Amino acid sequence: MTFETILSPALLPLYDLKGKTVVVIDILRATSSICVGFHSGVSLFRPVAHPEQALALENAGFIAAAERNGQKLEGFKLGNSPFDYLKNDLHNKKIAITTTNGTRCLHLSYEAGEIIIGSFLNLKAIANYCRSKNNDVIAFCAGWKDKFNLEDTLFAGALATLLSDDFTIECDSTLAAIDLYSKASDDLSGYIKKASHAQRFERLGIEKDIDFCMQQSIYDLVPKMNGDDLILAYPENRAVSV
Ligand code: 3SL
Repeated sequence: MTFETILSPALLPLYDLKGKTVVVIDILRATSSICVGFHSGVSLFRPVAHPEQALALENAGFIAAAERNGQKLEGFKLGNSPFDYLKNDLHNKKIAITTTNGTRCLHLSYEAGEIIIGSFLNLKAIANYCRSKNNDVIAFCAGWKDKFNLEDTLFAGALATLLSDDFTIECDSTLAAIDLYSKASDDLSGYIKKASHAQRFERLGIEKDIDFCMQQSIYDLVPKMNGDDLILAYPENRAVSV
């Protein structure tokens, strides 16, 4: 089994996703917030490309969530902060969500064998899931508007480090991600403060989201694309059929 890393969506055409397990990564904050939502009992997320699509789905019983450039869009009940999803009233709710980079990467991965959602919050669950699948893995970093970012690469390095005994790693971007993670792993939150997106958060006054998203393995769950929707692949008893 091989492990590869796509460091930005702009590099996607260089990779063959067919049949592989693709882990979509948008640490700040889409994939982290989706994990929080499932932890809070959300039954499914429907990632959509445009805010209007999310709003239209309110008629079908969805809650609409939208973020652009780090901010919740006006008129939407939810944005993309993990704290928006740490709520009891989301139990059994369906959420239609659109974000700047994260939901776009879910759609870009359509050729994959399967698409799962990675964040530091569910790091060990993702590693266990990948081990159990006996399949090639691609860590797909959402980056920021097609540019490389530190936080998604750090996660790719953390995942590859956990899987290094089980997977063949000959991909230079994965080797670089592993080296980056080993440099930062003692103080992930501290390290990530220098990242451009962390500075964007500082300007927006939402730095507390960073510390939240850098917590490791606090949720034992794996969200996965099933048709148009994200549902829980693990634990199985929480999965819903759509
Ligand atoms: O790009 C995305 O999908 C978002 O996660 C960006 S933000 O964290 O909401 O700014």
